[in-house]
Amino acid sequence: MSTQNDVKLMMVVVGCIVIASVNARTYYIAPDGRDSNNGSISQPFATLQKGHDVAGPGDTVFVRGGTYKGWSVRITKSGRSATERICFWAYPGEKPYLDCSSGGWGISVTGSWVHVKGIEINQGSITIDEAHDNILELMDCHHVNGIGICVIHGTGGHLILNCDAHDNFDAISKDSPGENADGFGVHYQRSGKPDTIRGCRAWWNSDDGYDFINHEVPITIENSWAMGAGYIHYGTGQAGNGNGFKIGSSKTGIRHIVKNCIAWKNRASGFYANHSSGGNTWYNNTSFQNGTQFNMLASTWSEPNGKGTRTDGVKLTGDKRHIMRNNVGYPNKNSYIDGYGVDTKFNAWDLGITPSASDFRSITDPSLTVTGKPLEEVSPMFGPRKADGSLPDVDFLMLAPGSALIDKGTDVELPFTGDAPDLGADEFGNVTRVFGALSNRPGRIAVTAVSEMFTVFSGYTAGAGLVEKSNSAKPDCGVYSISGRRYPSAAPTLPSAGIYIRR
Ligand SMILES: [Ca+2]
Ligand SMILES: [Ca+2]
Ligand SMILES: [Ca+2]
Repeated sequence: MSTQNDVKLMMVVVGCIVIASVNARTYYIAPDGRDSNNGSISQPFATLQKGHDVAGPGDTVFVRGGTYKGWSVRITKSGRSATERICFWAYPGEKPYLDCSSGGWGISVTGSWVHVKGIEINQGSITIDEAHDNILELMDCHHVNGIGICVIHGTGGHLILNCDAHDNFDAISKDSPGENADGFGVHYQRSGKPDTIRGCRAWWNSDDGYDFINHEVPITIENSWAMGAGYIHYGTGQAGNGNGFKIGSSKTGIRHIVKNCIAWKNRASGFYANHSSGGNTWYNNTSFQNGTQFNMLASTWSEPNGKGTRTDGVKLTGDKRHIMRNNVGYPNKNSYIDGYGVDTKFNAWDLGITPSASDFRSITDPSLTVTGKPLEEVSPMFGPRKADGSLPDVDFLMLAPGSALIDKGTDVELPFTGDAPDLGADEFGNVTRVFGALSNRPGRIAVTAVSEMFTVFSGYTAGAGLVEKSNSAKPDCGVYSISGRRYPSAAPTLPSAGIYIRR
């Protein structure tokens, strides 16, 4: 092709991009709207289904604050890419509340490149099925007769960011009551991209907080909390299995990553491998007052892919071993670690450290003692999130000055201060446990305003404006990876998803 044609082609391509962004449309949904309206901010639609039906790639459907009743929304359309999603977002600063107590089941997503954000659903769930590359952000699903937030089948690449799922209890269940209502469930994916769960909270779910059973693609779950699994009716009763993080049961031996997570007061295990035939990687987690803190139960099957007879309590070997570093169990009470082939080093139990109250700024939170009322009304752990959607700043299980857990860990390429990483989910010092919120515009990377770190999510590239340029006041202002590698300050693209420190 001639140079002239190249230029023409380039002009056409650029023209398409400009047209696409100029033509991105915005629609509005409001409790007093009507689906016969035109969807403008002054003439909003009434239902999210109507917003979906008119929207296309690159469009945004804003849902105004207030109460909506009985939606069963099917999001079947797809965006085009990470920069041309279809966005269904709470209007900035407002809180849409979808009440399914007298009908409706919530939101079903079967489209891809979709971003749903900021909707609270009472007695309804949000489910992604047979899709890929979606974002669920700041969703709050509770009092569901089943799983609160669920991802099944499809080819992955989803991000579940800063979501809450709580008080879910399947009183009417195909198994015994309570056996299937997890806070977050990710299941049945056989191939494709990994999913990421970050900044999420699960509490008072009758079965488990997070459950990856029957899932054969690695998931990274980080900076998330689980409490009160296996309890119902605000902690006044018991049901279900009761694991905080149920990170299995791979039959093909895939490896999930669990890091910087906290589990407390779960009836069974805080962290549980659930029969996986391949080990997970467990870095810097804190497990407090669960039935068992860490349970690495592994199983194998007599035939491939989980068929035949199951053998429990097997010893995993080689690259199938669980890898555990910098974790804290308080009190130290684990299962299937010693003698089961777990690669365990620099955890509190390996170092002979017995955690005690004085190691933490606080070991009391109302979630440990209060029952019979919604925890979000009384517990700092489940109170309001920060403005960017990240987890609230709390004292509970954060390290106290002089803690015996400070600087006792080993470098696993997570951010740390001082001489070495600390044990547990918190790092004492200036590194804020921030893993970012997405910016308000699709396609931009997340920058945390409150820390010196920022996160580049998979599928996003760093815009030039987000990398500080050196100037006379800051002559060496660049971007560094956690391991200290410096990238040029003008780099438009960072090498991969991950956490980087801006210095
Ligand atoms: Ca169960
Ligand atoms: Ca479960
Ligand atoms: Ca440290």
